[in-house]
Amino acid sequence: MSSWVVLLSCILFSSLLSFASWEVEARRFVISSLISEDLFDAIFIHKDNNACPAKGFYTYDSLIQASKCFPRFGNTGNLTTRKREIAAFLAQISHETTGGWATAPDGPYAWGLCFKEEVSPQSDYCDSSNTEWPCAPAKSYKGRGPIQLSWNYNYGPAGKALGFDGLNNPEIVSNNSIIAFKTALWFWMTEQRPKPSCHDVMVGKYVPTASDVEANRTPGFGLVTNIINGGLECGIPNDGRVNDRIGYFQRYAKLFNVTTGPNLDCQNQKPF
Ligand SMILES: *[C@@H]1O[C@H](CO)[C@@H](O)[C@H](O)[C@H]1NC(C)=O
Ligand SMILES: *[C@@H]1O[C@H](CO)[C@@H](O)[C@H](O)[C@H]1NC(C)=O
Ligand SMILES: CC(=O)N[C@H]1CO[C@H](CO)[C@@H](O)[C@@H]1O
Repeated sequence: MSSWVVLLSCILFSSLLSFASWEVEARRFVISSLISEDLFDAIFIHKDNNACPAKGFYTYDSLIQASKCFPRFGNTGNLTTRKREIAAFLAQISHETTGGWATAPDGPYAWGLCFKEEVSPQSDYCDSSNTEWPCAPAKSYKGRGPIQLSWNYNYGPAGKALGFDGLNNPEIVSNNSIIAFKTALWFWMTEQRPKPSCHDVMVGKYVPTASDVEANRTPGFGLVTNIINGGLECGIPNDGRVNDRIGYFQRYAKLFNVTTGPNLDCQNQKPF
């Protein structure tokens, strides 16, 4: 893909005013300097296994292309912070798409990016009370892509930011791997109040409010889990889903040669 096409597909994301500086920053940094294709392959050992419905879908190149829309991703803070953020992102998308189980070949944390979309959705994930992002008839806003983007109120704004029609064409998230990775990075980078962005938490820019302090929402990987799915997973002792996210992060941090940092868990945190 030419860099002009990459820029065009990112235009909606960056405001015109900041466009010039954004372009310069994007040219200067690409995450391939921190995650080589060999490291990507070592992380996602089984993503193209015959047993994985996403076989062949999530490529290294599509991750790198998508990341060019988000020049601050993996590019904030010192080298440890930057690698740790990428490891945390890859760990969270791995849990969201995992095909692993306790006794799986190479262990439960070698099976990230195995699924493209939710297999047995319980609903169409349409919040009909949301009038800003109204559901289109007969469309399903079930989990799709690396972060398993769900709900009309996420598909709508993600599409608007990234240049696709999230409400009328949510399926594109499981048909176009660059868009798929972009939705995951959009979710990671975008603050949705009262939640901070996952990015700000992992790079140390999160400043807890009084209610965050009261809810014990201290910075660390556990808080990122809280942002992604805390309503279902946090404030519960020894939750298996939370432990799976942590297991992925510990394995990936090791492959990146960084420590995980404190507060991996969210069992003592209240959800947002
Ligand atoms: C990297 O930055 C973090 C946060 O600012 C700091 O705590 C850490 O000591 C730094 N690490 C190195 C190796 O400089
Ligand atoms: C991590 O350290 C090992 C052993 O020193 C080295 O072979 C590997 O290339 C390093 N990986 C990264 C991503 O820096
Ligand atoms: C053309 C194409 O690949 N279409 C697929 C888009 O994604 C849906 C699932 O969300 C598939 O069912 C289609 O086959």
